Amino acid sequence: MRYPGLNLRGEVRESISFDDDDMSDVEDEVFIRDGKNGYKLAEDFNAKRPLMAPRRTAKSDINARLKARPPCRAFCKPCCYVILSLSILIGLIILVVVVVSMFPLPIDKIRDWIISKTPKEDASVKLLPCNNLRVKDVWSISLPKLTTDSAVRTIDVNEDGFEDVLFSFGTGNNYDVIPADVFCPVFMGVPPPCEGGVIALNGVNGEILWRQWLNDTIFSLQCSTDVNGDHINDCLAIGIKGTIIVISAKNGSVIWQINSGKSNIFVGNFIPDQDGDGIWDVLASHSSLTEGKDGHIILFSGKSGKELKKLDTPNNAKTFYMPQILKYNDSEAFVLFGTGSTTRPGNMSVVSLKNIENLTNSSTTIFENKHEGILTQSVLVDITGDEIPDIINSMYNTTVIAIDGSTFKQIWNFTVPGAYSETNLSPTPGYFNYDNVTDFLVVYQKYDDILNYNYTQTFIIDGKTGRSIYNPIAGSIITQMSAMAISSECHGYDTFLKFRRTL
Ligand SMILES: [Ca+2]
Ligand SMILES: [Ca+2]
Ligand SMILES: [Ca+2]
Ligand SMILES: [Ca+2]
Repeated sequence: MRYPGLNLRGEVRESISFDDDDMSDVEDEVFIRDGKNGYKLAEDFNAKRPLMAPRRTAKSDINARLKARPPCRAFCKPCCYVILSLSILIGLIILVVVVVSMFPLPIDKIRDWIISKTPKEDASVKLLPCNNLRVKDVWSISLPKLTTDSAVRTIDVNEDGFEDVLFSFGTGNNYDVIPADVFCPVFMGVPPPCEGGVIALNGVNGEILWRQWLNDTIFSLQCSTDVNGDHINDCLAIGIKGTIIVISAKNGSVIWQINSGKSNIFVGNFIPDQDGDGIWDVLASHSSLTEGKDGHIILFSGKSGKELKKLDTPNNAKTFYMPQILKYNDSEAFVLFGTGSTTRPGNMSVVSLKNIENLTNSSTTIFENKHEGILTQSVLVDITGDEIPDIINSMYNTTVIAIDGSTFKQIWNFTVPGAYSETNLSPTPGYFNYDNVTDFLVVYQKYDDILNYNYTQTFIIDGKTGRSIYNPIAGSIITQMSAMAISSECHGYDTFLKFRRTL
């Protein structure tokens, strides 16, 4: 191949094209120098020594000198990696889709597991409180001239299949003013005694089934065991003048009675049989108002009223707390009791029922109040989930506490905010938010210095955290009765009935 007319001035000019096709016809040709005739192909001159190497072998030098484009091969390697990666990714996606379609259950379980780990608060948003309750009287009955501070108990005393209503009452402190043999026939229309009593109303229509008049104002009524063997639970009634009475709930007849006088204060309840006669017995706290320090825990025979044990409280502190049984199982139980008064400090303590003989030395203090005593009953319900009842108490002064029933350590406490407040009402248990832990309504009363009157604040305490669920519900003047709870199916639907007097 010739390059006519070219004046290369002794320098070989290479084509700037490096395409293989362009160079195919000269690929193996070499140039030789002819000083006179310019450049000729080697074979034309039968040259023996090539003047330059074949182009292909000199390509790298030429590339470097002319800065030509990189070859396509330079892009090949990364492109291969990208394509390979995409292929693997697509393959994995296809594999997951196939696995999910073939085995959906495990994936569902994983999904459920993930969802279950997330808070369920959103679900609770769907729950709305009932705010339009309609109250309709089933029946109502008026019982003039009677007063009551008693809890209401329900037992089917006439065995018609419907629970009947029992409560205790008083008629005022009229015995101190007018003799009973005058007061009773004149004002109450009955022969003495008539200072108080217990009454049973038919649950179906409110009619009086029986009324038992007694010689004391009865403030406490407990009806949790059958004492006389008629298969109907009977009632322990306690009066303000040292009176303890067990009466048959079937007809109101007195089974046994103790009148110890108004210098003695008792509060008590039935506990499982302690003397082996098969009948539950009565465990009561006792304080004498005539002595400076004179507190006891007394065990009475449930069958006869006989005093079985009389035990000094630790430090002989006065006690106005109804002893409670903290039962773990059939063989293990503790007695929970409190000491102190509204003006004297006191403790909440436990003692094993088996060791109650050594009450003073064997009891363990689980809460100490250095200012006031422990007066109100505790609610015993498991809030920790270990199936052992825990102890929830609204202390006389400003504080609600929860104590673990197995370790006797404090779980939480709640302090009523603001100014001094006090209560003599036990907490009312119920399910009031969205978990399965029992919550508590507590009522505390305050004194308004400006308007010069007492008023109440009602709190709903979350049993799980000890925090107030709502802002306190403002009340009216003081009530002496704890609230009641209406139990509903499903958690969060229980209703508290709170009693209050209106001005
Ligand atoms: Ca009935
Ligand atoms: Ca009975
Ligand atoms: Ca007994
Ligand atoms: Ca517990």
